[in-house]
Amino acid sequence: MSQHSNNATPSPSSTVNSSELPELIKLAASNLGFDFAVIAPYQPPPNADRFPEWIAHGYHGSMSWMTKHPERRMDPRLQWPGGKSILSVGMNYHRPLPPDAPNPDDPSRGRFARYAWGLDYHDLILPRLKALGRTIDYLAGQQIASRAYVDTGPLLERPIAAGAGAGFIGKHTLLIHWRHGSYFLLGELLLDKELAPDIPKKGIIGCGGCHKCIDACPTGALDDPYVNQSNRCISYLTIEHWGAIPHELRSRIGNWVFGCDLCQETCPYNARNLMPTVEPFFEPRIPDWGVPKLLDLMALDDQQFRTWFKGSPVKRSKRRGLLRNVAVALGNWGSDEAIPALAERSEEHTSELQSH
Ligand code: B12
Repeated sequence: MSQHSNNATPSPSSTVNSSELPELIKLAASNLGFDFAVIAPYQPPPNADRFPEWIAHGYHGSMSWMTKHPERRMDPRLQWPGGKSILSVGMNYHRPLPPDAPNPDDPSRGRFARYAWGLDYHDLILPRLKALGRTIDYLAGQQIASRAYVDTGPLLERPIAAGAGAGFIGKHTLLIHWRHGSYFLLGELLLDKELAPDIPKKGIIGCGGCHKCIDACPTGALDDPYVNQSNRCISYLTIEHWGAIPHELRSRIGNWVFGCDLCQETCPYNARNLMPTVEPFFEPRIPDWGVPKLLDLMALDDQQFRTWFKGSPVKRSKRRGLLRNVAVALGNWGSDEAIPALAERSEEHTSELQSH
């Protein structure tokens, strides 16, 4: 969460009519590189009451931070009583693969989720949201208090965006936008300004009878549609979970070493010709289009890890988390070629790496 304040707010030459303000704000969001922007009412989003159920089932696994302030997560009025509306924005990170990209299913290579191929989206979206806040001050001709979030606080970001018509929530629980599919990230600006909320369109087809994402999930994390049993989700296991990965799930992780996109890759809404991002932040920095060789990953020392993943979301798992995942993927490859690399690293006394 971050707060912005500026003392000298310049005013536009002519006063903006308050009924024009929402459209101008959306235009400003687009100028700042956001692919869509919607205005949500300042109230609990649809299905917020399902959140305590999710926690009660223990689906959050070891993400204990998810259990803090459930009432605030469900109701933005409790998170920041000063707000009156929510501007929800999306930024597309879709990069189509060139024909000569290595085969991502090659078991000797490790796969990184697409959102992590470039730089950390928090470092892109938060400053842009703050810039948007300053533009809104200018357009409104007054300073409007605001709070910016990019999964940096207790908000149900997808239900908020869906409740304002940005798209619909799929059976894999991701938000699907009619034009951008699901390869985008969300951010919010909570504003101390009443703005007319967007109303979701009626008659959205949604997922219908499709269950491709459910079938594609090797760990069964989506067995119950519209609910992610995170404690089984490969994304959780490889990014958020510290310590040992449950034995029975290791072989199902395949060659994913940071995050997972299987439920998104099989989604028909992502199979269309999606608009590619032109944002340099999302330019792939991980070698070989996010599927480098597992042996190269296992060979990374501290310094090389820092060089490879400078400014990248992969820093979140730290080297020991990444190498734990690489050890699992090497096990799944099952080639003799992996043995010397594993033997060498097993001398490192980080408990995760040794045991995996
Ligand atoms: C915790 C978290 C995770 C956890 C848990 C995921 C989860 N589904 O909850 C883990 C680590 C597994 C994870 C993985 C990923 N994440 Co994540 N994650 C979050 C985070 C921080 C909180 C999500 C949350 O509140 N979960 C709690 C559950 C209960 O909420 P929910 O899934 O939104 O569920 C709501 C609806 O599904 C609905 N609902 C529930 N049941 C039912 C039933 C019916 C019938 C209906 C209609 C609705 C419904 O009600 C729920 C609200 O109470 C958000 C940021 C944020 N603050 O929102 C990012 C966020 C959701 N993640 C994001 C991304 C990109 C990912 C990954 C794609 C990354 C990757 N490639 O590895 C995967 C996708 C995995 C998946 N299928 O969900 C993006 C999603 C963007 C989008 N297009 O939707 C977000 C919004 C971050 C961001 N700022 O952009 N993530």
